Amino acid sequence: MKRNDLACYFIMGTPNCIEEPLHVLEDALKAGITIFQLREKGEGALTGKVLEQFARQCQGMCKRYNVPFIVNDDVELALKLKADGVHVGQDDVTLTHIREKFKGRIVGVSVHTVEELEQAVRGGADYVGIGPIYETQSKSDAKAPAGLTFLRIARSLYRDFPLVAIGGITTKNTHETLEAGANGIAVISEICQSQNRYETVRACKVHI
Ligand code: TZP
Ligand code: MG
Repeated sequence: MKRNDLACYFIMGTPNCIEEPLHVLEDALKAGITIFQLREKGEGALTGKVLEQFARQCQGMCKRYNVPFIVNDDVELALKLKADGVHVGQDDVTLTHIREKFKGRIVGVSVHTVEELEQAVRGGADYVGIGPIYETQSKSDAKAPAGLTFLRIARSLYRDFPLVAIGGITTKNTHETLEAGANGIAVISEICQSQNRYETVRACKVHI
C-alpha cells in the first residue's frame, strides 16, 4: 500500500446510491479518491453472478484510474477477482488465514478495542479502520459512536501504523479527525450523496 492510499477512502455498494452506481464511482474516481471499497450490503444488495459482474465493472473502472480496488467481507469474491485487497470485520474469517491468501495485497481490519487493534497489527493487517467516530446512517448494525477517543489512543500506541477513520465523517469534521491521528478518512454518504464530488474529495484530501 502506498503512503497516501488511505487519504480519501470511498466505500460504496448499490444500496448506498441514489444515482446510477457506476456513475457515482466514476465521478468519485475522477474527483480523486485514493482507494475504493465495494461494500455490497443492506436491502436490495446484489448477490451471486450479478454481484460478481458489478464487482468486475467497479474493478475495471478502478484500474483505469489506478486506484486500489478492495472488497468488503467477501474473501472468496476478492480472491476470484484478484482484487487489490480485502477488508474484514471481527466476525469474518480469521486474519491469519486471510493474510496467507492475500500475500502482497492489502488486508484491512475494522477494530473497536485496544485488544482488537493489537491483534490486527500482530496478525499482519496493512491498515485498520476505526469507527464509528460519529453517528452514521449507513451501517444498520453500527456500534455507538466512539468520538475521537479511541482513535487518539490507537495513534498513541502505534505512531506509524496506518489508521483510517470511519463513520459520519464529512468535509466539516475531516480536519479534527486527521488531527486526532488518522492517516485518512473513509466515507460512504459524504461522497455518495455529494452534489459536487470534486469539491468533497478535495476537502477530504487537504492534508496530502
Ligand atoms: N463502518 C463503521 S461506520 C460505517 C461502516 C461501514 C458506515 C460509514 O458510512 P458514512 O455514511 O460515511 O457514515
Ligand atoms: Mg464484515
